[in-house]
Amino acid sequence: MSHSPLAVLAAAAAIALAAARPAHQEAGVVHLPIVRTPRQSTSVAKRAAAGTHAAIGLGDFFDVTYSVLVNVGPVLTPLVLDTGSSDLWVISDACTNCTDGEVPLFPAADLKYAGLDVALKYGDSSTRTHANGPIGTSSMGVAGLELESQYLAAINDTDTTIAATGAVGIFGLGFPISSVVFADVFKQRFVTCPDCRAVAATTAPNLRRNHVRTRRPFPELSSLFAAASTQLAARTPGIPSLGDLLSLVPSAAPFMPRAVNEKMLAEPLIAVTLQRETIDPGGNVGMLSLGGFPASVDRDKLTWVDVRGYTAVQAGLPETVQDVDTYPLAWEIPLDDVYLDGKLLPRTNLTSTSISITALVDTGSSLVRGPSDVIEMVTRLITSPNSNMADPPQETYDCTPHTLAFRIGGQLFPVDPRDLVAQATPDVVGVSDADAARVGCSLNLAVTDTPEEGNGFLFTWSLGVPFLKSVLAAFYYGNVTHPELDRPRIGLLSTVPQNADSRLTEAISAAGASDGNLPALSQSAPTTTYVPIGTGVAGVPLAATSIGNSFSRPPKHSTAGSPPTRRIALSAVILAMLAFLAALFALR
Ligand SMILES: *[C@@H]1O[C@H](CO)[C@@H](O)[C@H](O)[C@H]1NC(C)=O
Ligand SMILES: *[C@@H]1O[C@H](CO)[C@@H](O)[C@H](O)[C@H]1NC(C)=O
Ligand SMILES: *[C@@H]1O[C@H](CO)[C@@H](O)[C@H](O)[C@H]1NC(C)=O
Ligand SMILES: CC(=O)N[C@H]1CO[C@H](CO)[C@@H](O)[C@@H]1O
Repeated sequence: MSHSPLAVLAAAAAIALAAARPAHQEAGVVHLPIVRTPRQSTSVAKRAAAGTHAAIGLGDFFDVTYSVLVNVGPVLTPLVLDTGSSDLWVISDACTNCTDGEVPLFPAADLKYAGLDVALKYGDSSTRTHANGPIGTSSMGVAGLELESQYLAAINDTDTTIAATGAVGIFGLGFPISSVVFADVFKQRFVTCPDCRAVAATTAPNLRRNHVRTRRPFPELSSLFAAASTQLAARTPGIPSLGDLLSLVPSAAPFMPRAVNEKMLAEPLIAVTLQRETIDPGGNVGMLSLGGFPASVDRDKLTWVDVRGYTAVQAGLPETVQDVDTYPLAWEIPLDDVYLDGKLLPRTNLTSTSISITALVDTGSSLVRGPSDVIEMVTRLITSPNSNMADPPQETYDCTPHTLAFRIGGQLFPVDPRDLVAQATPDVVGVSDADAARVGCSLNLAVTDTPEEGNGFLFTWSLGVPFLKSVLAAFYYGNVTHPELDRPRIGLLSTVPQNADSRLTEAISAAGASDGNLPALSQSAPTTTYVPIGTGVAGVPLAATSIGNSFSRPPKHSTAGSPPTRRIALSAVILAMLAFLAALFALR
């Protein structure tokens, strides 16, 4: 197989490894650092030997979004952790009236402008929101892992409500080909026409990208390659190859693929566990591990499956650019079957049988999304099994435990029953009035569009936060430029405890015995120190339960005397806000 040599590798950006923050003592609690400090070194070979393995805690906004503290230029600021997208965007201080001023903003003056601008659009035409601003480079770091000259979008105009979640941007952990910024840099370097997307619209009319509703934005590379072919054919022999595109990985890829490509990590992977702050707070510790697993994790227990590879045609690339068999576009894995309460559910009849069933594993989505026929069936079986099939199923029910499970790589991965439910109505959970109690909960499920061959991403399901609170998920990047040599894959380890059903039942009765509301908490993103509280299934570290957390908080996020965790009784207003945010993040 032929693959262009990566000439640009030589011109890789300078890289610096930052020292981890020191351990410190706070209110009598000793915080033990679990961030290992790699030795400072200058050569790539020595850096590879030093191999970073670090971990950092996660903030949690009512289990809707999870955030991580990231150094962007001179500021340390919380960004949403998002395996479902590939771009880094941060609200800059040029965005007037975009945030309430509680978290530090990236200074627009620190951006080295690259002559590119971004206009990100989320949602459909009725719920449309936008985020616009210049593209440029700045230094960036997470948990002591740092890169110079990282491309990012410095948003100076947005109407998204992301700031209301305590985060001021998105940290996309996906693959380079799906990055809007990466495609723009490719366009700038390889394509000379002034209005390539317009040119492309006439040559590649098959795309429904402008009316994407519930799916992630699909890369617009087809149009770029189409335009690049005509332009470059005129001045050079040959057209750009996938190799040309991947030659930009060292300079223009998203942060994680770039760090992996520079061999900065001990292993080319990240591992994620999400904490639970609603219904029955606790569960796994919220943590992002870079380059390895927490030491206590029994890594032999993970089930590994390969990430879906897209052919050139499936990826929307002209066939001529294909010089590897397939390339990963998203953290998307094969899904064998779906079960409800131990019973196998029928396969969806909506996805064409020629498309294998896959699921996007998405930390940036607050729900589990699936095909409308299966989602309707699950909803009916749980909320209204005796309802008339001609009517839509009821949306609310009395919160009783149910287990939705996904078979992946031959293993069952249940969603913890506590994570399948959301409080739907204030003041009625677990109350003795059966009619009132019947509207207490809804399901953390939603419908997603049916995939079509050659027309966007091919996943049929999207496994968001409810699924990810029930597992340890490892995202193995492999060889980003040569995926055929070391394929990307996802490793999963179920962490649902045996007594999850009874824990939900107890939480419901406790709510009924008090004010009819389930707990709902929000925590800001902690700094990099951690106190081990204990471990659960297969050695996965556990969260400290309820108020208090196993990570220390940055002082900015808590005012003196008040605990860092906010406990808020669910009111109708908060429920409405959560529904809105869920829609915003799921609709992207
Ligand atoms: C926002 O960025 C755009 C470029 O993306 C620039 O033209 C505009 O002047 C900026 N606005 C502010 C308020 O800085
Ligand atoms: C990926 O494979 C290429 C070709 O063998 C190799 O040169 C490169 O070092 C590999 N990258 C990583 C990060 O291992
Ligand atoms: C798909 O069609 C078959 C045959 O009509 C049916 O038995 C099955 O329930 C359908 N699947 C779903 C998810 O509705
Ligand atoms: C997000 C934010 O701070 N919005 C404010 C923008 O300005 C108007 C009017 O001054 C305020 O009402 C908003 O709260």
